[in-house]
Amino acid sequence: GAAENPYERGPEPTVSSIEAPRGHYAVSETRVPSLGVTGFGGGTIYYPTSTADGTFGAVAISPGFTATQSSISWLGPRLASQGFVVFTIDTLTTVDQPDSRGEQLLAALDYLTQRSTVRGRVDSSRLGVMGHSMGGGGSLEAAKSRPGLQAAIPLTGWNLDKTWPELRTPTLVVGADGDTVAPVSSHSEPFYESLPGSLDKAYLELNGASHFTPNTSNTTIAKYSVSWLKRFIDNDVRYERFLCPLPRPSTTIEEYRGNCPHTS
Ligand code: 9J3
Ligand code: ZN
Repeated sequence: GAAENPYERGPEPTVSSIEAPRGHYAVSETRVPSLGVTGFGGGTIYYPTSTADGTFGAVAISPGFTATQSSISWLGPRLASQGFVVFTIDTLTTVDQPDSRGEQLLAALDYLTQRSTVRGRVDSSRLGVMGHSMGGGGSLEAAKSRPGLQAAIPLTGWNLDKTWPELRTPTLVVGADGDTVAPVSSHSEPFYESLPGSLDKAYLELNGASHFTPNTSNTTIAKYSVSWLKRFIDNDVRYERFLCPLPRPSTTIEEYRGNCPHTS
């Protein structure tokens, strides 16, 4: 319980609670105009409305090539309602490459924890990154630059760099079996396999899915993202049960790889 883990938030989780379109917390949002920030393109912060449960961990999320925050906005309220401050960002230009997107995710986290109107609601020691496609590639870049990050989740990630042995951040790599833009054989699978064997890591390959599956509400992406963020940003071992033993192939999961039990 909370006495043993000061970071756990929300009630005892169940399969239905992690699959639900919304979690325990009512969510508010605040728009961050690009003119007021440096190093990224602004965005929208989604956060639990109540201050009764103290601070929350936070995650910044980058869209992919040519896309804006609208392409990943479904994750804002979905994840925030489970007990996170979520910053969906726009990039400086829509053609920025993964290394730039990684820097922009870090600039967004710095803005969130140091300058934003909700900074008092965020625990600045418990941060993560996510992103779609080149934004997912950017989430790997961000974790490589800032090993103190507690979770990274590239969604159908794209990067010319296929090897990530430098990462120290627990990483959930999400690929799609039908992705022809960032095929798993040349992106998500080598990303996952190149991560250190000693790292808490997992590879979720979505079944019947495309490169753009992460751009609309998806229960499988949400349930494993929530579990990963809870387990590693909140150290909430109540969520370990959804990650280990490894999920089995199903109508929604083509393949799942990982190293269990998780240790960090
Ligand atoms: O962010 C993405 O969707 C990257 C995929 C892509 O079109 O890369 C080609 C340069
Ligand atoms: Zn590399």
